[in-house]
Amino acid sequence: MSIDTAAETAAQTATAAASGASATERFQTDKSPFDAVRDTPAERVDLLAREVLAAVHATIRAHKVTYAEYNALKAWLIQVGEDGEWPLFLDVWVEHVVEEVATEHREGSKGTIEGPYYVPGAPEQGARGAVPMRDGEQGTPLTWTGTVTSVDGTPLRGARMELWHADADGYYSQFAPGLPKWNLRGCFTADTAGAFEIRTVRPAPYQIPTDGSCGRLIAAAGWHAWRPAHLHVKVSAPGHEDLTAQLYFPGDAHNDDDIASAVKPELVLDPRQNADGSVTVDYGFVLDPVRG
Ligand code: MBD
Ligand code: FE
Repeated sequence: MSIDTAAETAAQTATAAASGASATERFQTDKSPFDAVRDTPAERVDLLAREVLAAVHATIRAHKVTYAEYNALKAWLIQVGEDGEWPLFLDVWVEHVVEEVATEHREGSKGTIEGPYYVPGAPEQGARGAVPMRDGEQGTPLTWTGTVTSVDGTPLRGARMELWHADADGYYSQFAPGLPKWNLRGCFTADTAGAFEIRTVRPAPYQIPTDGSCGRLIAAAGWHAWRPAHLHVKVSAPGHEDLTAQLYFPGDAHNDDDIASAVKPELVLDPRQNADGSVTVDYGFVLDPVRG
């Protein structure tokens, strides 16, 4: 290994392969996703696999897909795995429909996709506090207040809120090099009134990695790689369904054409600009009780 290569390996560069490998590793450290479908009958696997394949076959026939295109697809699919970009690909282009179907019965707050960069176990900050951040963390200071209630209006004391978001350069801690482990990731616990107050910085618009297979598809198709600036949150309380959401800022150029199709009007904040340049937002959550 050359000195340059060694230095690069040690420092790790912010490449698609590096963040993809981290996202794949993170996904695989959770308990086996196969456990949750252990009892799925063969009839359902047969139905779903057959219908997905039939949709592929129909596309090939309708558009007379060539051997050259088939082979390019094969090479690209192999490369997605080598780049570790299956979590990114699926969460950007498929998860939003799974989330829609999974939450269509809900009466409480809207949620949206989790995406590939959630990590459980962020530091506990109580009901009021700042997310862990570096001295001089770039970005407009943001104070977010709100309450968590049940659909009948009962405040959910002790509700937990996990917040994570990218920094002003669009990087997530643990998926890009050089950031403190829990940078811009924190857990908050609502007080007796179900209230919380979180201090952080306003995240920047975010471009999914462009130098890997997902970027190659985006370039080949003439798409763009942008997501609007967003805060990720998971909210949970005993006896209630977990809510996974993202919050967006009004006027962001990509609220209407998010590459991940994850924006909903209910998730756009209404921030107030303060005299000192900081921003305050009030946004709370209504959780659905677990049914039956
Ligand atoms: C993100 O930050 C994200 O939220 C999603 C859904 C996909 C890629 C990167
Ligand atoms: Fe994100």
